[in-house]
Amino acid sequence: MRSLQLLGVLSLLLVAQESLAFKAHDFKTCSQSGFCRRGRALSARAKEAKSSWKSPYSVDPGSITVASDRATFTAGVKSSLYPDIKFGLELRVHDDGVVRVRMDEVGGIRKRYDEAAGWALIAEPTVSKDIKWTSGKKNIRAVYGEKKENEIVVVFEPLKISLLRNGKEQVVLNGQGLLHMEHFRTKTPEVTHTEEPAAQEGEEVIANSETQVVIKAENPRAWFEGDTEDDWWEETFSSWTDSKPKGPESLSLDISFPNHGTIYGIPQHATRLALPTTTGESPVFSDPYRLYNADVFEYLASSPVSIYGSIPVLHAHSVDSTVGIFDAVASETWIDVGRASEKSTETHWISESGILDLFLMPGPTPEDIFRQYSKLTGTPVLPAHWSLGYHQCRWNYVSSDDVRTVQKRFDQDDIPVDVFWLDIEYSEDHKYMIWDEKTFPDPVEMVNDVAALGRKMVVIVDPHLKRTSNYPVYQEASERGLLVKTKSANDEYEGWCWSGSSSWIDFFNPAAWEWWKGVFKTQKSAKGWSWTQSTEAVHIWNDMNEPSVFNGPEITMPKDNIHHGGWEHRDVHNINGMLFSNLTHQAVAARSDTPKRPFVLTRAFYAGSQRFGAMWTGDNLGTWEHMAVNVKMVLSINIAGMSYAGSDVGGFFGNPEPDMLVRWYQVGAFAPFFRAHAHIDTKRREPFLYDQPYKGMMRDMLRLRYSMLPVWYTAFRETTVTGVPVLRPHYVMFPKDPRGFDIDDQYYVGASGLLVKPITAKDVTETTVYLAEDQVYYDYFNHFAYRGATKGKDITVPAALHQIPLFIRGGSIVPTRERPRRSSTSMKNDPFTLRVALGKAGYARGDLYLDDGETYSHQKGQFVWREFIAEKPMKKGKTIRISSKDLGSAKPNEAVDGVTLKTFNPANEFAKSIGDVRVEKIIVLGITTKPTAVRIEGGEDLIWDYTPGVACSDKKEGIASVLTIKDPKVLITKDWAITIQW
Ligand code: MIG
Repeated sequence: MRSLQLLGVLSLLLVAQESLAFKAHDFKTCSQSGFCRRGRALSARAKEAKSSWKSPYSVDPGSITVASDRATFTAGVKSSLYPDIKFGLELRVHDDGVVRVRMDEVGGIRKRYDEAAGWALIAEPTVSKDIKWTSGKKNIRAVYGEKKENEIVVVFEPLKISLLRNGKEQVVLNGQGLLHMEHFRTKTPEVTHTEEPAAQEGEEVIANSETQVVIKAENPRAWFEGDTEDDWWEETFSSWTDSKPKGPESLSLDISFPNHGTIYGIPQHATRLALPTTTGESPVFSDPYRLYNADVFEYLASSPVSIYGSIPVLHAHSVDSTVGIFDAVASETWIDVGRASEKSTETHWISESGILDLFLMPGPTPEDIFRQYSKLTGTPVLPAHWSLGYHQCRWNYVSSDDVRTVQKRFDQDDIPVDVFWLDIEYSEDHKYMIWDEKTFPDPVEMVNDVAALGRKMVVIVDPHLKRTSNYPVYQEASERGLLVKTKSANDEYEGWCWSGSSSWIDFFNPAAWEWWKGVFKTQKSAKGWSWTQSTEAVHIWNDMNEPSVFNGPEITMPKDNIHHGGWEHRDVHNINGMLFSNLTHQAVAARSDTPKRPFVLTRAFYAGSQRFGAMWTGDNLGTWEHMAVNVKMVLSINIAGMSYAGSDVGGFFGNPEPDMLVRWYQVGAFAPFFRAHAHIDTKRREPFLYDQPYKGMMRDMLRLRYSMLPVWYTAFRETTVTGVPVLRPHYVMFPKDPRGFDIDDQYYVGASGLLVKPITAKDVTETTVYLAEDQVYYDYFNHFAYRGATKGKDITVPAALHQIPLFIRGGSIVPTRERPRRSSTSMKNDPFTLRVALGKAGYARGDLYLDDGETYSHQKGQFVWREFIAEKPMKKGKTIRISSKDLGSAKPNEAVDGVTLKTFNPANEFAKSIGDVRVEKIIVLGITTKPTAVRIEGGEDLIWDYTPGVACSDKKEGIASVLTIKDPKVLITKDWAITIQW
């Protein structure tokens, strides 16, 4: 019986995978995408024409109006080639210096999609009160900023918009004249031509022969738009035809950074953090970076092709400043990247539809960019504490007894784990939320068995609904008219996915929102079907939300499908996945009377998705290349606002050798989201299955992760307020050190001072780590003190299989919990260890944030936030004082999860609930000489132990001196001080 069923699953898999397998021909290259081809051809013509190239777009100076707020101006824009077509330009300066640039066609025959920002932004930004636009004959400009350092200038003819800082150009729009907003037009039935248009030399003329209409060569528009109606009215790709009822409406814009040589961002692509070029002399990639959420099977480890998610955010960086842009566009977008010189970058953005809605973020530091961007799209959500533990997944745990056995095996081997996951095979015929009774006869009992040990489950719910009368979720969505429609706008769109013939909920329809929340209720409801065979310990995994459609063009929906409000799928594609995880997040939160923080993992994402949960890098391969690039991808996602990210530990495809698996656990232990996952065809690979020494190595890594949960949680608190990511690459930490700009294989964890370099290659025994500053760095495990240099220095460190290069930056205090436990929930009352890593000047600090980890009571002041400081106070050199003080009340203007601390009470109920929790050990690294006494300030002597070694102030390297204070009996929630004396 069981094997028959398995056979069924396997054969379906084979069929499905055949249609999925990554062959380049499943996805478009730029030259196969009409508007991208047109955009690149425009740029080729401009390059060819060099200085004689002039943008036809200009501002009509007579049309300028400055709004009464003084921060906004609007103006009419025209293209000399289409004098009858009108465009409207609007610029606004926000109160934090961000400039929003919008342009739309005015009075066109159709309306362009203008709601992308509406989905991404958390609120309508407030404009600055200190702006004054001054209009001249040739331009309009505003000088602003605390020191009047910023300037925004709009030149009228040709239209050019520049953001400057201290007189230096930071961002320039249309400086190369590639701006082109294709206006809506009516199809001219037939245009005859007298002569063949001569192809320009070096120009690639690719046109769809069936739809091609040749425009007369003498047409003056041809030099700009090209001389054919290249795929304007219909477009075919492979066996699909896009009916393109609106005709051409693409948007091309060049965005240059004349003084910035390095750019980061625009995830998700499998490539380096510092983006390689796609144009110029010898581009690294021949195609532009593409943003078009796609289920790319077996994606390449180095490629500009789009994968599951899109965040149109870019940082341009130099030793002088960091600037950023956020392009609020939701349609397919291609971005060319070229370098005009070593210190100057040119980008070209080509989008299929939508208005121009661009945010220029002036920086000038990476931190400023994070603040400016999160003011627009929100900071990451504070995760439930348990979700920072280890997640065990595979496709699939096949029965409720299988889940129970796996849990037992973890416990027998004392391997910590917090969450067990179920992939699609738990469901009956892939009707998500309907348990397969044969294999999961007792789902609620199974979840309760997991929850009884303080753990959770995450269950997959995909967006495709099986079209069958015995699936109430589909039935209800259909009856209520909540499904995405075909191009006719009347029929439900039907496509093929795991559930066979399927339809998709249209989350752009607000009527779907309340209904979806009802579906997740664990109680019976009069209003409709609800998931009573579930409990509040069940959280959700949203996969396939690009959306993935096995038989659709590029494995997704046809672009002419219709969503709520009449918009085409083309207009909203990249936002689609975010709405699914947004609403699932809300639905999971709405289950309980005391709202609990939901955990939702999503594969597709957009700008703003950080507000709804975690993402992962999808179906990676079990190869070293993928392991390495996944580290870079997670960094890139972090700097684009989404800190809660990780990759499949072990590699989704393939059967990793034990050494590779060990390395992958090291990568996972230092990713914000830590989950092992595997394809259905792979062998089981839970850590308990391995022999020594591998099993022990994986267990050690898991224990290390658990010991550092206080660090991760504290880092997450910070990002919920500042938007500064949890993982911080070198350019974020040391923006003025050019040697660090390209570094993307080592990074810092929050503000903790932990620097890590996961090893992602076979048979490594040592590696080099770059130290960007003249500071002491202590090996986390053996306390070896390395010394960096002002101009940066590479150190060579041991990195055998059981070792992950991990350092504490001098000047940091790192709080950990070191008792091995089976899950994070059993650590609630565990004591703390503090590692005091003295900096070269003998100083150190750190902070620790704690709350109940599960509810929203922290927003009402139920939390503990401490600062630890080690300093030499009064008698110089004679004492080191280590103290703990409340940070919550010390920072009345700071916030936790958006709530200010004005009335914070350090003796709140949560603090009381952990009132007995103490510090059990303090390890001080790098003190100069053996102390004579260590005591509680004004109180008793403590027990301690000292091994001499290198001091923090020493220039020489070697094992640091270590002072271990045993059980100082100080409480974590209370103020205290310990003095070390000579
Ligand atoms: O078409 O649910 O990326 O993690 O195991 C494959 C089955 C569908 C893709 C996800 C992967 C998951 C798998 N899913």
